[in-house]
Amino acid sequence: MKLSKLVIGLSVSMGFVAAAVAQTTVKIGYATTATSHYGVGSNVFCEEMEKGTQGRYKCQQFPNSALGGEREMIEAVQLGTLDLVNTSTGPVGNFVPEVKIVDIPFLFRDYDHARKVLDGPVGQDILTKFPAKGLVALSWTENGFRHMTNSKRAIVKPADAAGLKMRTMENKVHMEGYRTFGIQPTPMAFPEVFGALQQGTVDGQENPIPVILASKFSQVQKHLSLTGHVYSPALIITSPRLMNKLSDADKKAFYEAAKKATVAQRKKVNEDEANGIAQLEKEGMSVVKTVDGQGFRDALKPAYASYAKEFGADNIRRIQDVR
Ligand code: EAX
Repeated sequence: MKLSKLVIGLSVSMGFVAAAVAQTTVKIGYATTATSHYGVGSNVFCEEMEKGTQGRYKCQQFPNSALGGEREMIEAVQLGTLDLVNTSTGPVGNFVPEVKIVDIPFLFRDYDHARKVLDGPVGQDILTKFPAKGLVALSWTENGFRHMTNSKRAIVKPADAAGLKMRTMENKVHMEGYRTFGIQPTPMAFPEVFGALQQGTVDGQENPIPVILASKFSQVQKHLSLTGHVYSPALIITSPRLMNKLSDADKKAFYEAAKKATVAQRKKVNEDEANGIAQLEKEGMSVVKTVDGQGFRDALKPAYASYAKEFGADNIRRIQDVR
C-alpha cells in the first residue's frame, strides 16, 4: 500500500518535471528600461506568446542593453545566441538593405502616416526581405519621432545645429541627412550614449521622447528641440532557426503576440508623447517647441537627391503619397 502510493507520487512528480522540461525559454533583448515603450511591447509579446503556445514557450527578458547595443543583439540573433530582439531600425539596414528607405528624414508626416505605411504593402513587403539575411521580422513595433538634445544651445533652425557634434545611430541614411543640417554626426552604440553625453565626448544626440525619458538624458542634456526630423521605426526580430522549430500553431502564436506588442508599444509611445515633454521640463530641460521645420526640410534637399538615386524617386513618392 505504502509502496504503491510512493510509486504514484513519484510518477506524478516525474510527470510534472517532464512538463516543465517541455517548456522552452526564449531570450528577448532591447535597449531601454523594462518600463519603457520597448519594455511595454516586449511584456505584451511575452505574455501573449506564452498564452498562445499554452505555456510551451516563455520569455526571459534582457532590458537596458544588458546584451549589448542593437547591432550586437541583431548579430546575436543571427548567430543563435539570442532568440529575439525588439530594436529600432538604426542598425537594421546594415543587415537588410531594403529597410533603409524608411529611415529617410522627413519621410513621414506624422504617426498615422508612418503606421499606415508600415502596416500596409510597403512595410509588409520589407518584412519579407529578412529571411534571406538569416533573420525573421515578426512585426513593426515603434521607437518614435526623433528630436535633438544638446548641452550647448537652443536649436530652432539648422544654423543653430551647425557645428554640434552629435551622436547618431550607426545609420548611413541618417548621417547623410544630418550632415546637411551642419551637424557632425558621430555614430555610436546606444549603451555608450549616456556616458558620452556626460563626459562631453559629444555635444548632443537625437532620440524620441520615450527614449529621452527612459534613459534620463535630462540629467546630462540641457536643451531639447522638437525637431521630429525623422521617424524611428522598430521591429521584433527573431531567426529562421527558431521559427523552423515551431509547429504551425505556435508560429501563428508568435506572430499574433508580436501584433499585440505593436499595438501596446505604439500606445506607450503615444502616452510618452502626450506627457513626456512636461516631465522633461520638470526635470530641468529647456524645450524649443516651435522649430523651423521648413528650414530643416530645405537644408535636406541635397540629401534627398541622393536618396532618390539610391532608393528610387518613385519608391519614395509611393510612401509619401500614402494618406
Ligand atoms: O532603440 O540607439 C538609439 O538611439 C535608439 O533610438 C535606442 O537605442 C532605442
